[in-house]
Amino acid sequence: MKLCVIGLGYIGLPTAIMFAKHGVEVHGVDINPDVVTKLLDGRIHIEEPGLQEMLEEVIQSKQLSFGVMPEQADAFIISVPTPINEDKTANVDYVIDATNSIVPFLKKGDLIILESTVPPRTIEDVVIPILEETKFDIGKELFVSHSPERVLPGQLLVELVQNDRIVGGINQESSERTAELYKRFVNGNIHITDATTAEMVKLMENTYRDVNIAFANEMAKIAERVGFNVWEAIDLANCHPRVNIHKPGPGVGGHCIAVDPWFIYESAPSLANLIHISRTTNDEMPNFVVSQMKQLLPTEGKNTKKVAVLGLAFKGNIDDMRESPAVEIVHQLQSHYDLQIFDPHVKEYILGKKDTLADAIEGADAILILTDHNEFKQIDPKKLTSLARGALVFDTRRVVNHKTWTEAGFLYHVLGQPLISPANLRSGYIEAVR
Ligand code: SAJ
Repeated sequence: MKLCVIGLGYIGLPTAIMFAKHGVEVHGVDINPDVVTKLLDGRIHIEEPGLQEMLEEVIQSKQLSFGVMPEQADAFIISVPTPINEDKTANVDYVIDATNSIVPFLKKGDLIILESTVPPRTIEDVVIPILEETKFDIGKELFVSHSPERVLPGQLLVELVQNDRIVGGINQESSERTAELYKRFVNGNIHITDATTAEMVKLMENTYRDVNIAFANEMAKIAERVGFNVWEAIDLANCHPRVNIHKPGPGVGGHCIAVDPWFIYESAPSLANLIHISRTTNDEMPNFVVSQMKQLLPTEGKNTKKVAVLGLAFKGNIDDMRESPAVEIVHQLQSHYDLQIFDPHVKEYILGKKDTLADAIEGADAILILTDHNEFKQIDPKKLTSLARGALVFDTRRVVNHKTWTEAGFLYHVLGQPLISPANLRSGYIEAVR
């Protein structure tokens, strides 16, 4: 059995390495020659726990080769990106290019699997027409399926093996051949369906999460207006056995949940109302955070006050800033405050980014927490009081402990609790915060 994997990013590379580890001869292909050179040198180009070690292990066994061109094989896995266009439609050009690239290498009996996240009907309307150019009888001489990736970065090697897998073939034989291949390392259940359903399953999972988070974000805004703490309310509601409300926050980032709902939307815009309003609700959260920050710390002139911003990554404990709401918030706040930014994971240079937490806090009038990194949960607020100029902390993700920060003398405000409520006015909270 020989496998050719097209696209060696966050999904393709671990998949190629995993198959090689399980006795399949694998040829990995990437159009970027730098990626191929690095891999041929035995070094991975992405950050993922355990992957470097696994690559070194399989390189020894000579089961794995890399190149910029595909080779003949018995099965092909396409795992290339599907970016989003300015108008929020999916860009499937890489899927088209990857499919075209394997056409000259296909032979009778080959299996083609698309793993990229794609809009519904991509297999039927985009991939199959390209494969038909081969003159092979599709479904009898060439077998085709969609098996979407659903693994969480940071836990790829565990989730690749343990998660259930969806396999959507264009016919039963395509599905069975695909399931047979993945059984080499997948311990979870393998569920067989048709190609379009498989495409939708992947999109629905991420859209469910987006809609649920939008509901939590809407509740956070209502909480501030009505006068209750949304975090406590959600915790209590989730005690019910059939309720699972996600967490509010400064917005939804990453290249999956902030993107995939649009792929459903483009397939039926007039019907996808809930999806559209949820996406918009989450996209507006950075504006909400900025307007709250301005209420909490009014500026008397441009950049007269200093704000320490903690976190740039789109979620905790990763270095990825794609679609990060924190980046949008920083961008907007820059014209109002002098920002001192700290993120222990992000390596990229950003204006105002500091190397240490202490440098970011030094002289700050307020602390704004945007990402739920573990390092922030572990901060001892007592060590910060002498560094900061002001004692206000605005926590957009309920990262730090309200009690310890208040005891250390900070005025703690979490997103989703009333800012201007009769109770706060009575207690002098607003005046104190200012
Ligand atoms: N977020 C919230 N509130 C929550 C949960 C998340 O505001 O309660 C935010 C995060 O902070 C982040 C964004 O949503 O900004 C997305 O984070 P995430 O952890 O929900 O998801 P991703 O994008 O890292 O990974 C998702 C996963 N999908 C599901 O859990 C259904 C993963 O399994 C998929 O493989 C991945 O998308 C993908 O590649 O599609």
